[in-house]
Amino acid sequence: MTKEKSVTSDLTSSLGSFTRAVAGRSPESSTPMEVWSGLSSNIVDLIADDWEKSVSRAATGRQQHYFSAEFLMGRALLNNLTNLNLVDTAAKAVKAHGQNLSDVLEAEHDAALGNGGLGRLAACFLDSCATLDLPVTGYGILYRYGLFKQSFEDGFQREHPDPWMEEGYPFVIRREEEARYVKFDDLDVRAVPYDMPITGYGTNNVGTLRLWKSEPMEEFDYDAFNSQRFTDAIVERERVADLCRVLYPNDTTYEGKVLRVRQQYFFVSASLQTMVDSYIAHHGTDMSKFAEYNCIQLNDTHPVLAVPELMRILLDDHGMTWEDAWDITTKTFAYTNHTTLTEALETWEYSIFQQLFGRVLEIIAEIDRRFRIDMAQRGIADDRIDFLAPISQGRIHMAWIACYASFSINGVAAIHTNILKKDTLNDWYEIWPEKFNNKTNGVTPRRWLNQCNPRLAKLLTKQVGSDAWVSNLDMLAPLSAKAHLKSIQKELIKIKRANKKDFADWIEKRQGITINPDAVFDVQIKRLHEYKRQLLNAFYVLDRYFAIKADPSLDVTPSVAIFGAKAAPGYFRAKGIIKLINEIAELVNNDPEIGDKLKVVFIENYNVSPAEKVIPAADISEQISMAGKEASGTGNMKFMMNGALTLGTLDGANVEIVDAVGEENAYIFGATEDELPTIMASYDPHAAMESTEGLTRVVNALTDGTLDDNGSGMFADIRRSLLESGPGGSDIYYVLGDFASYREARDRALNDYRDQNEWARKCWLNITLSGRFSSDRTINDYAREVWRIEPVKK
Ligand code: H2P
Repeated sequence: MTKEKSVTSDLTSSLGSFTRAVAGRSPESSTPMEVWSGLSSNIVDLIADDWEKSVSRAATGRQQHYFSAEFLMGRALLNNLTNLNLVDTAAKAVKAHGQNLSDVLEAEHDAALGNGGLGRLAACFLDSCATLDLPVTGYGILYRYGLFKQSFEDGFQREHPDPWMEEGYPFVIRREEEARYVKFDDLDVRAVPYDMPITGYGTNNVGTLRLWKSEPMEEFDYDAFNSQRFTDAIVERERVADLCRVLYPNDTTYEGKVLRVRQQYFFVSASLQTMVDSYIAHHGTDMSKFAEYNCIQLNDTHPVLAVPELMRILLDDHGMTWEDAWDITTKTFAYTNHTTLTEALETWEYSIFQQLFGRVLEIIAEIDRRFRIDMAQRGIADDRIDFLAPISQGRIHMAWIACYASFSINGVAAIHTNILKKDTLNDWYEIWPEKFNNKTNGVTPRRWLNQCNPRLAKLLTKQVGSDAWVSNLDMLAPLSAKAHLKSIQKELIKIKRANKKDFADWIEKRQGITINPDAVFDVQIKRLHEYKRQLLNAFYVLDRYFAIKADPSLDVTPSVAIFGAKAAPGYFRAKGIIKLINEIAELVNNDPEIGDKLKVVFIENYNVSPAEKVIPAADISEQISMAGKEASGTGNMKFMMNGALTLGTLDGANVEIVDAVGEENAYIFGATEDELPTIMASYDPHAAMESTEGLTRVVNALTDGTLDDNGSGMFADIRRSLLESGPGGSDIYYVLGDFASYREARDRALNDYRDQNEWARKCWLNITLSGRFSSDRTINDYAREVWRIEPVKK
């Protein structure tokens, strides 16, 4: 037997056994979900020894720990098969049992333990760390339901629980023996870790994502149950389970806020406990070298409670002096800021901390006291000190604790880091300029190119001469010289067409919408937020609709506007924008006069897996935030890698994308970040609307009966947000002001698309010049400049 044949037959037989064990019947009669479980268990079996070795290798030297409330992992099986180079073998093994690998892969639920870019970034980072053999562990929460499942009812978003691991999930392993206790003043809980293996590409190093689950100290109150007080018996259990039930519980109520703070403390306390125990096991009880062996990256402010918690452990459990403990703490933490929006610089009521953990609050108060003395000695004015203090105006300021305690503070794209320095975190920058550094985000080319776009991956492998580019994306750069070749352009056009056909089939099957694969696929997929300006995109579509209606002979390039977005459940206006897009879709898609000229698709329950379908099929990447508001963006990078052209403002990483490919190979529009303060000072949205041809018609459509919001008041609210002055109005995201320039750029892009070869030339440049947006580059920068870790030797 040849080697390949024997691997296949091995996997065929082991897959049979694993599936039988899961399903209790033959693999032939099992459901795709059961085969998925069997194959997934089989993969864990294959990597188990390497994982164990990797964990013990990492434990001895300096390690990095990534603390994050979100890890938006998506599906795991295909990712692992790809990393282990087992896709073809698995396909054959599955087939040998009368099943089909793509059905099996489709059966997997997305692990949606994240909300958007922040959580997906964390997932890409883990992939790069494993691939680069770096000793990095992620820590988060095992949310039972993750982010909600979205459905549309009459065009309104509805939220449903997403029980992603209810049918079993072999990629997390419960480590009962590593459980810890987390104590609140009003509740004690058991924290049980569930470890997820993170395979790397082309390496036998396996990283770990440790997700904590909260469990009651006692399963239920036996006495209460026996006395037929059934509800009383389980009250405590449910209270503890609430802790991990969902990601971002609604925090518009006080109770919701308490729950969020509880979640944050729960996972950082448990994580620090295992880190400290591991340190002691390997380096003894002298804690003075803790920061030499450990570094913690705080992914945004959600894990900042780790700062006072580490202080508590060092002071109370290890009897250290304040000075020594603070010295270690300030050498341990590094902080990443992901947004300049003030709403994301978390602050919590003092009273929540009083209720939950008096001791932690005492420590924060002492940090605050010393901070004030420290700042006064540096000659900082009293009002600034009060503004920057950990505790002020009855609130705890998480970002300020992070800035004070961390040795490194970074933004996620060059423009964002500059805004932090000159604006959002300027006071901190003035005191400690050396703490500040930029780490432009990146995305993993494994999932976001090699795996999701096999046709393009094949072409790149052929052109490079090997698949080495998959773990060294800079290898594509020399290929940019081939952009002018007709042969390359032709192949690229063919690949894109095939990907578009796949997407069209998928969306037809999923949502019953028919789209033409020869139309331009213009895609905006991201969390719904006013600053991201999905509204600008929706207005363009409406304007085009009116233009075609007014002149049916108008020569337009057929296009499909594709949206994917979830709105936070409590964010009324964002939900209004979803309803609006769905109403526009209703209007446009059902008008026979419009036909294929214009279509609107809203991908329901947008998530990682739908992103993997639509990104390879996209022609235009919509990155149209108000300049200065989108910290980086990472979707922009995924689109670029897959040969879509950026239609965007000079915001976030768009700036660096344009820098890489040249402005002539993207479509840039809109007011810039440095122009906007002056513009906004005298901005009159009414005047902007009236002076832009067609725009009044579009805005009026919100309330003149053209579109129906079913009496919800949502569309009037959107109109008010644009035209009324005062809070909640005034078009603060400059939608009307940027409309003309956006329309011009989008029209130009649609027109340029007609020259297919020229378009393909630009796409090729985008693909081949995307090397610097690989998360491998980002992670190498973190590892070298912040974390100071080295690849572990095998
Ligand atoms: C956020 C920022 C993005 C950034 C991402 C990762 C919070 O993601 O807004 O600009 O790229 O973090 O750093 P999102 O909006 O998608 O939730």
